Amino acid sequence: MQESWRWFGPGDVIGLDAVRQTGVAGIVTALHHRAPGEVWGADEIAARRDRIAAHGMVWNVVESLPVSEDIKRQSGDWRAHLRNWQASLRALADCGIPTVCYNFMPVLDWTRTDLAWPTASTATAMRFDWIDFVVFDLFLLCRPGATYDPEVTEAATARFAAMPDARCKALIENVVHGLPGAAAEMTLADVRDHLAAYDQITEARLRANMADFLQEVAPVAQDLGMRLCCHPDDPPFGLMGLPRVMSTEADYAGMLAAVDLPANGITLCSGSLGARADNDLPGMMRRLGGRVHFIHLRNVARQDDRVPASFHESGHLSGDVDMVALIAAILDEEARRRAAGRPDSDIPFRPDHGLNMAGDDTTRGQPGYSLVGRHVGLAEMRGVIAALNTYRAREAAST
Ligand SMILES: [Mn+2]
Repeated sequence: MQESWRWFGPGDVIGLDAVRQTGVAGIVTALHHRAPGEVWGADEIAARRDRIAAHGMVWNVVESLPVSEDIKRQSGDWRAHLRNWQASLRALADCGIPTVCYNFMPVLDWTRTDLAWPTASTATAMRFDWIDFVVFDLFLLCRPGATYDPEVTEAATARFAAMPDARCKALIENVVHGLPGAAAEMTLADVRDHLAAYDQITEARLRANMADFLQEVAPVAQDLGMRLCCHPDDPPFGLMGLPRVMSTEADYAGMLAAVDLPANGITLCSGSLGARADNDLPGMMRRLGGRVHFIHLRNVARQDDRVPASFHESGHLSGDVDMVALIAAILDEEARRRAAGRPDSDIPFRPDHGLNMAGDDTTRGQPGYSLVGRHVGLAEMRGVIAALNTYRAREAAST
């Protein structure tokens, strides 16, 4: 497992000098200043790659090469955006960067109702509270046509009645934070406009559009010797009437079958997928592992087993995902790849989010992307990997 770290580029408050001290080999980054639909130039990619190399690390995964809303809807300039996406792949291949993560979530990139929810230790975590989210949708966004089960509406109505203005304001800011682009500047009217642009896009239509996208880009990636990997929806269920098509094992199995090329693969994010009790992460790794090109390790504590459920991000070993079983399944997949002579037997992974703890507040970085909290998560994963590898080597030697 190739240890990696997400770095948001030269503007990241956690610099490469600090990242290097975590001991990771790989840097996961993107040209974040490039808008979805734009081409990434080889010169700019090479400059970024060389800056990382000067700190003793390798840019091993792009996260993300954004898929424009026009591509997802097949509207406007989507054909030009598609050509640009392919051109960016060629430029990345020219610069020796093999793996490209993307997602196919409409409008919302990720969604939380709290960005600094205090856990029992007083370290803070990101949280998604289903009832708070329904409050946002029904009473703050006032989305036309929004409907929920009667008991959910009742719970949200009661909560909104008791909700202080300051909390309402914070809730709006926290939810809108997940919007791409100039998120902080977006008004609720802008959000309603974004949602309205998906009025005619059913789940079936989005799935078909994604298959069309993959048919255009996966063969290009395959020819270039690259690997594409789709990140799951976060959270993995529908929000605000938007279609979601990458939330379950069945979604992934269908996506892999739609374009059956090794280059068409998966970003297995245990935190995003783990927010559903019916997603069996170790089982998904065993069944779909041959096409897993990138892994995010993160854990969540779910309030209950319903879908949707409220959840918060937990310590990497303390949530509802069986992280030890998942890592065991990853190591098994790597062993299979080595036995088969595959060149990609060292799968890149990164600690996804971490708790905000022990001074992380002072860094004021991206929510979830703390230095201490993520490093703790990485260290825990390292311990699990070392223990499993050592134990298995001893078992093998004694038989
Ligand atoms: Mn993730």
